[in-house]
Amino acid sequence: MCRNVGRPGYDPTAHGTGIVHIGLGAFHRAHQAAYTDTALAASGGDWRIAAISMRSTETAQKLAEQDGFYTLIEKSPGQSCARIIGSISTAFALRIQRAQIMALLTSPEVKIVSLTVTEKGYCYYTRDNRLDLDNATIRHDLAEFDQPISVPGLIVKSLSERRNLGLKGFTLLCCDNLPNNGEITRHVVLDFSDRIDPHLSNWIKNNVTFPSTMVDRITPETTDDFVEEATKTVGVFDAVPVQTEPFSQWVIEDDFKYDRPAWDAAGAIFVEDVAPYEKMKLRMLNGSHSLLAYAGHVAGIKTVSECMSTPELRELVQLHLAAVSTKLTPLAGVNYTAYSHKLIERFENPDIQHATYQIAMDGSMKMPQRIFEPAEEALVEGASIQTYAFTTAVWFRYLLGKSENGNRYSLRDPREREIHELLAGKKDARAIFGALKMADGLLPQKLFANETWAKTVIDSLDQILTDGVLRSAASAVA
Ligand code: CS2
Repeated sequence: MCRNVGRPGYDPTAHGTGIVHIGLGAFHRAHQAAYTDTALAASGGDWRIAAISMRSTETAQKLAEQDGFYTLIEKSPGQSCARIIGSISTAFALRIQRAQIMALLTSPEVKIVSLTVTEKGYCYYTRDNRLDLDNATIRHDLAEFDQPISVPGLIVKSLSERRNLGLKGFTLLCCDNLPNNGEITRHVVLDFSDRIDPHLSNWIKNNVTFPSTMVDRITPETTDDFVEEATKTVGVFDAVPVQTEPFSQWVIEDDFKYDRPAWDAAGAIFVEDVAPYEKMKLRMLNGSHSLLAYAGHVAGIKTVSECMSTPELRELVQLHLAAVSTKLTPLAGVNYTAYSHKLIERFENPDIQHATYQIAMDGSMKMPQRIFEPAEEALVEGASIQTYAFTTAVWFRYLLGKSENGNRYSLRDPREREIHELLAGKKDARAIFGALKMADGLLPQKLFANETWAKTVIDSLDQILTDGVLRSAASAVA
């Protein structure tokens, strides 16, 4: 049991709600809500968070029953540190509480709307980073603007209401792992509003800002086992505890329409340009994660820390980090070698059970910024493409939907059905490569038309199919 459970260093009821957060997953509760909790204790302000769940109802209901309070447990090897977070004032689920949510989003007190809705929540097309007009939820929302079910639809609807009510706009703060995440958010919102009313788009341009951010904290999902473990650690039952690592980072573009909490008091950094931090994190951390997720899941290895105890994969990640980091532009105050060492240590944390299958989700939305973009740059510069090609090949192997021990699994990808159809009956590396290349916008055309790239990926996949993931990884590092 944890001897000292931290408590909010302020009276939560004395602070109003100035933030609406969309996406009530564990990551938000480990990251932005924790920063806000510290900021409230340091500088006060009406900055509590009203949190919204777009799809599920369970977490919102459970959290509302606990008046927004929950336990955050930071786990370092052999040690747990628990803290009660008080920054969430209320929680609602869109499926059953639409009216309450619209009231929040049109509240004059709300100055920031933040988002952790995962890559696919933005309904964007990775080929051009614009709104995907074929997306079923976007088609629904354009037809039924008053009943939005997508994130762009809900945001534009609430901004339209604010404009009609003569209210101000807000800062829309994307906290997801997208490339130039502020710009993609801006694109999808304006692309959507352009189709509703161009005057509304103009109003949004003048009344909303879209700062980019880089967010980082490794946060596994909350499982039933963890709920039990958390209850034992703290000594009180909590239906929605969150487990995370001690490390966290938040780099934010300082472009707020109105004021903001003192997140810097909790360690957030405000900068003019987030892009180099975001590139570093997406390519080094998230790129390695995708490598381990597909290799691990196909080889039957369940967590990232178990992958790190598998010498072939550990060495491959080291090789990958070295290849990526040497190509990044130097960044003041950041030492990429030290950052790599820290990543290895974080991935190894045995107390963080971060499932490879969790990270494997939504690969079609993750691979472009994590693997394809740096691969394309490496090709142009004549640098090594080996680990990018291996990650791509092992992702293709994952897309077959059957692990090496014969277990079938769902791909958990928005393009799952189409991928299954394309790959039906395809067994050899060249046929798999050719079939996936046919999927509209799935793979960047220029990169996949490159012969060196195609050959390296096909050879790698061929070896994975013949020798298995681990032997192929071993020969990749030999
Ligand atoms: C992971 C990220 O699931 C994934 O795709 O790579 O959620 C990762 O754990 C976070 O970005 C860490 O900050």
